Amino acid sequence: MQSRSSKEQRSGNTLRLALLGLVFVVVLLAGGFSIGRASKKATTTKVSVGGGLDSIAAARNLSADDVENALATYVPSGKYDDYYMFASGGHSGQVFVIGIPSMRILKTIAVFTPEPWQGYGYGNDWSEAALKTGRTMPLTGNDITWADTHHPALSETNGEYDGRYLYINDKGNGRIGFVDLRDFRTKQTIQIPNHQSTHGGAFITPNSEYVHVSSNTPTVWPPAPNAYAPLDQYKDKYRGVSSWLSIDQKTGRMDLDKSFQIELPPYTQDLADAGKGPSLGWGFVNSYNSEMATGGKMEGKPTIESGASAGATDYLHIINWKKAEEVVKAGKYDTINGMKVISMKTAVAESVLFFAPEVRSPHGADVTPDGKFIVVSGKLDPHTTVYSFDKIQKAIAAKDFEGTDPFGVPVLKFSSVVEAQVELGAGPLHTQYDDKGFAYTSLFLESAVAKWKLGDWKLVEKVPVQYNIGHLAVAQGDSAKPDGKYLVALNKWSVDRFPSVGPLHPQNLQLVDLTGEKMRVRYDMPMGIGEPHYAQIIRRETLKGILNYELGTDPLTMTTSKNVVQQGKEKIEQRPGVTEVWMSALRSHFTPDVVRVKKGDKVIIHITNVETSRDTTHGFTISGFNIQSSLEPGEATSIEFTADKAGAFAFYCTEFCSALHMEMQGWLLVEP
Ligand code: CUK
Ligand code: CUA
Repeated sequence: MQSRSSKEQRSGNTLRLALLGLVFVVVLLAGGFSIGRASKKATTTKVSVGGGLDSIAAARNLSADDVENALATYVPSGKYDDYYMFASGGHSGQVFVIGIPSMRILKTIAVFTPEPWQGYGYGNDWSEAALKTGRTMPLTGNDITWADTHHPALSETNGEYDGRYLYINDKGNGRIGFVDLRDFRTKQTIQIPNHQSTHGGAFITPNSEYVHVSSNTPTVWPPAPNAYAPLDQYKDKYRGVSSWLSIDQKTGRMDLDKSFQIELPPYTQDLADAGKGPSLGWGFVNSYNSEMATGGKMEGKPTIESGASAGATDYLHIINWKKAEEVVKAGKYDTINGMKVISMKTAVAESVLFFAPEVRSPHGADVTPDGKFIVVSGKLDPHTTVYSFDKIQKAIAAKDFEGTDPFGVPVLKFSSVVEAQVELGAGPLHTQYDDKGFAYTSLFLESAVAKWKLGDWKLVEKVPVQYNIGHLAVAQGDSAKPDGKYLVALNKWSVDRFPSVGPLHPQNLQLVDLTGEKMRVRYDMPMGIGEPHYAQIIRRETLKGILNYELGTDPLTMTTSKNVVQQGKEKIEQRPGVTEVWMSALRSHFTPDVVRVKKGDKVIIHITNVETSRDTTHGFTISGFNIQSSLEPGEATSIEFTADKAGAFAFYCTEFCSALHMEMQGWLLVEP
């Protein structure tokens, strides 16, 4: 009896708690009278939501809106976010992985920049190989150790994100990197031939056949070390380029042998997007500086800023990449620095390249999810322009041109290809879409997001953001099937939003909730690592990242390393001038833990982390050798260096892996 009644009492308590919780949730979901009232009034209104929340809200001086925002973004301990956001890392040369809606950073992925925690670029073979191909700038011969990462592109199947691969361009140095989303590690960086910059893209064709980038600033053409032409020969001697980099479907790597480029006029090619659905097989690249301004303020010429905005129009580049593929197959290309390049002349003759006028100083080129329209904004124009792909096709078929540009590229008649111009506000830049037929455009000058309706071409609503928004990203927003729900505003300025950390302020990423009738800013996330330009947001379930490597996996190839070290098979081999070590790492020791070499020896250490349970990472460093590796469970890595100074050097595990982690150490003895 005794135990039964206490049990009843317990269940009674549970019921009461559950009811209390239910009432609380209902009040919240209904927008709650107290919350509704409070949000209309100033922040002084007290929150009344029951439980301990009242006192917390009062003690922390939170308004009802604050509490609602907190609840809408809070992801409880141990629970997962609904989405991953992959944001470019800007000057950090990395990619940030951020959970949505919590806005917690889950990881940074080193791409172009050495990153010690991940042991990326600090002596291990796989990361050195990934960095090597992109590291030396051919035009200068210089070793490049930073990047200006701009536009991440998730791989797609049938126009939907498939969670396999990610690509990101380095605007500053003409490069692109490939991240394998099985292990969130960079496997390849490429210095793209004939580029000294990249901007348009990275975008992916709907079945990941190609990842596209175009140049930002044109280069002296053909590009070569010491190739020079003065700026007064800009029109004749400088060129832009559109690159279609072929993706190996099994490995995700880009294959330059199967890739091609299209020579472009020396305008500044800007943002780009791939056609889909009816526009499948086409790509769209916006451009500015059709004036070909080159600056020269001190020489009495206009700055690029004013020179590039002097004319009335720029050109949307319309590229038939399926046709370009055929042109390449037919051998109608030149080989420049190892790349197949379709000349401008051939591109025009073969109907690969067309232009459509753009309102001056355009930015953004965003294909709608159904592939029927391309939206281009004008930084200095309050309108956004909607091009109809159907009208473009009809105009091409009817040769409805208003003439050609100075390079002979046919220019379609503006009025024949434009579906609508929508007045949105000051400084429209980039557009994303949701699942309900709405478009969202960032307004840089106005510091706002404009929501407008496709088809009606009417502004619906604006929400202010803080401050100066560049890109925005909607969940699944570049795919053929956007989710809507969340939008992240990637604001360039934060001004007063965060406490001072010196004159260089963080950027401000703001989460905007799209689920209600009105857009609502829910959360401010200071980003103090670099300037994210663009981001893509993918459903969490789409990603199938591995938890551990199979024993002995070489991360570069994702196959078993020939230097895998089985436990008990560790060894040291000495040959004249070389010491080669096969080492295992297991909580909490390295085997061997003493390595003797002769001064001047080349030292090769193959280490396998033989752990099999989740999150059992070890690290490996040797004092004074600029070596650092992160050895994930199952991983096999090799490190090579020359021991050119005698001495006793400690090595140790750099990841706090166990109670005796501090003891996970050993000695490299370099004998004189
Ligand atoms: S560009 Cu940065 S705000 Cu490089 Cu995508 Cu428009
Ligand atoms: Cu292994 Cu610390």
